[in-house]
Amino acid sequence: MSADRARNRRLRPAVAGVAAATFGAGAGELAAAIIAPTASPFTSIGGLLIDLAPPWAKDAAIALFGTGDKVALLVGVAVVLVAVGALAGILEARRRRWGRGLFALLGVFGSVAAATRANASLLAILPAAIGALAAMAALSMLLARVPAEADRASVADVDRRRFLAWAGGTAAVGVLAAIASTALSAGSRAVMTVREALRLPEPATTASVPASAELGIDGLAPVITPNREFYRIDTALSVPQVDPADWRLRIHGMLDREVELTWDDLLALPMGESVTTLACVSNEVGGSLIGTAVWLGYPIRELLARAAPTADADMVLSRSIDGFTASTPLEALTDPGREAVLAVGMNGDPLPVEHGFPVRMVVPGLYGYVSATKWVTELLVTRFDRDRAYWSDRGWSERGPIKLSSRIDVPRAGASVEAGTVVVAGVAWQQHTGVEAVEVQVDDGAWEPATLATAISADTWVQWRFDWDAAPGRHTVRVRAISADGEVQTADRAPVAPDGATGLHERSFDVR
Ligand SMILES: Nc1nc2c(c(=O)[nH]1)N[C@H]1C(S)=C(S)[C@@H](COP(=O)(O)O)O[C@H]1N2
Ligand SMILES: [Mo]
Repeated sequence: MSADRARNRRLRPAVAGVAAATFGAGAGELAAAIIAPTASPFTSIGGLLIDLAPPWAKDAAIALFGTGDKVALLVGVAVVLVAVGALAGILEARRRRWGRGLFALLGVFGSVAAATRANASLLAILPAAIGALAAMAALSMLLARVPAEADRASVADVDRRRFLAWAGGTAAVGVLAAIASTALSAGSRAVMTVREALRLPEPATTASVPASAELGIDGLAPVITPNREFYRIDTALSVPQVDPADWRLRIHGMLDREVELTWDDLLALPMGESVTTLACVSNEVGGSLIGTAVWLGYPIRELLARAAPTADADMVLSRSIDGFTASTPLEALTDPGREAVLAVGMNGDPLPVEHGFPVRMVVPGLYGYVSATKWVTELLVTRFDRDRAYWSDRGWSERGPIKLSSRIDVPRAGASVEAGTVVVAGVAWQQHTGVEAVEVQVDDGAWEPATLATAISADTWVQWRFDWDAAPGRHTVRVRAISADGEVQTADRAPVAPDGATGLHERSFDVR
């Protein structure tokens, strides 16, 4: 009985703490939705954690959760919040003010997180502060209702039920407030409506995708990746909502003339289509963080020509509305032979909001983290020895040319394969250099040539297929690409950090 009592002495305050934390979190989210929509305590704390995370943690999150990494982070923040709530309840029951002090600390942390987000307004510190005050008040209120030890069991029972009703009610109000906040911030879905109503201009120059670029093999990545299947990687916990009517691009820094462009200015320029394969530096060998789209955009070199960079500039630091930055070598953007564009369209539609609506950069040949800034609003012409980009400050290389690579898509991993002729197929890429050949090796045999589909251009991946005469038993199939420069894809394994993975993709099958 006394052990039971001791446990209850801790359990009920912990329950009170968790309920108070839930109430506070809901109040904070609701306050944010009303007064400072970009300062949701949850997403700002998550965002701060993303920015503070060391490169290995980013890799691990992407490797573990893929594009679900953000949901995983938010669930993680919620779990920590519940733990802190329980702790606050227990502390407060022991020593008045300690639990509330813990909530206050959490509030300060949330306010700092919100205030240090890019584009934060002064109001940004309020939601977390309001959430903390609400949690503190709820904690005092609930602890006052934790039943005292009663002599008669029936009295204890009534007290206990009453307490649980209060705690449950408080937590429920918090959850309702959080739900209401998502409904309110749906106002930001206005941008989605604007996007849907948008008609992009007809391209002045169109790109053609030859029919022979698509081998049409079941399970092989299509040569053009549908927007809905296109990988998404960014540091934005809540997708930036940029209304084209408010969008501006400012080009400044080491140049003769500053250039400022509105959405209407941009759309009045002749837009061209280009097909470019985008790849993430975090893509593991055999990974899926790569995709190809037909982009509609305007060459960045034309805008830079207007601005006239000074001779000693060697880098453009592009900045997103959410604070993300990328460092792109100036020469990659001014090169007349490279379609580096400010893109507004993706596969015939306006850019999807999560892919950078209304305007992003696309630069053939460079990993996304040094070139593909989404929701781009600023180009600073500068030097590598003067400015650093978001990921360069976090252990990644400041330049990121894409490495020669190839992947097996078919047969799928773990597929059961029957002896006889088996179609092996995949993709190979080295954007802006191009792929000359693809070779396949079975077990320790000789490297044999695969058949290539027509390459759309050197800026895109190319599909390949290999007809394998498979004998029963366990076999390993391996692929390597050879670039248009004659480089043979290396078998040496390198991790994704600091500048992209290397190694050969292979799959093993039990052939029956
Ligand atoms: N604003 C912003 N732009 C960004 C990023 C980001 O985190 N924020 N990530 C970059 C990275 S690392 C990659 S690989 C590409 C991915 O583009 P996608 O999500 O459209 O596939 O966007 C780039 N542009
Ligand atoms: Mo990336």
